[in-house]
Amino acid sequence: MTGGSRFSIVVVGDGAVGKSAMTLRFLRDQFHDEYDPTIEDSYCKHVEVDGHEYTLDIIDTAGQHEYRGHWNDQFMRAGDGFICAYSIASMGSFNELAVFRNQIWQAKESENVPMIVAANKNDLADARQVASEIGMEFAHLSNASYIETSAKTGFNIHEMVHELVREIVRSRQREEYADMIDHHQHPLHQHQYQYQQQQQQSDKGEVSLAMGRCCCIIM
Ligand SMILES: Nc1nc2c(ncn2[C@@H]2O[C@H](COP(=O)(O)OP(=O)(O)OP(=O)(O)O)[C@@H](O)[C@H]2O)c(=O)[nH]1
Ligand SMILES: [Mg+2]
Repeated sequence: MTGGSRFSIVVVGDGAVGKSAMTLRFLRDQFHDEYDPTIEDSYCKHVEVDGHEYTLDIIDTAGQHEYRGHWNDQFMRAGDGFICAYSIASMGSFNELAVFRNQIWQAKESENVPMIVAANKNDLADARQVASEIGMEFAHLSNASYIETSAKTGFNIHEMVHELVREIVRSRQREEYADMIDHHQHPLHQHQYQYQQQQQQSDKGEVSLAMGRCCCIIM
């Protein structure tokens, strides 16, 4: 596999929600019971999603407050897509998620960022503190997708990463489309432009009305 497009994926969330376990499950299909707080780790993996190849740089960040200072805005600015993880067995970790999301929005200067809200430890159904509906609502308000995962069983771990890759691709396509419109490259826009030029030559008084009509069609 040669690699294709290269995307940087940043995994954020409170301490002990399972960010490293999810990363390890995705990279090596392994799971460890012991907890070793992360300072910061990064990995690279080639994947195929919907028949296309991608190289993913995965940044596994620190959730524990004492280590959070070690990573900063840089990761968030450089990230193409984000996994915001909490544990369904910890309401505290869910409440903390807005802090991470807001940091991402601030760093990216946008509230439309490719993002997955991952409700991890879905195997701990008996210990659930955060109802699925609450997680979904948060994801909806964050312009993100919602997925329940378990690093322990492997449930939805690959799907989570694949969906994030799709979101990044869709976001790039939207940006390219917007650029095309901006630069009068879209066929509809070119047609509109030519039409306006003709109108300008024949009747200056009609031009603004023609533009208005055409813009409505474009929107
Ligand atoms: N039952 C269960 N335990 C999990 C799951 N994911 C992680 N754990 C356990 O939760 C603990 C914390 O997991 P980590 O992956 O180290 O958590 P983290 O989010 O990386 O924590 P920090 O690096 O401190 O931010 C470990 O003991 C894991 O074995 C899961 O899906 N289910
Ligand atoms: Mg970790």
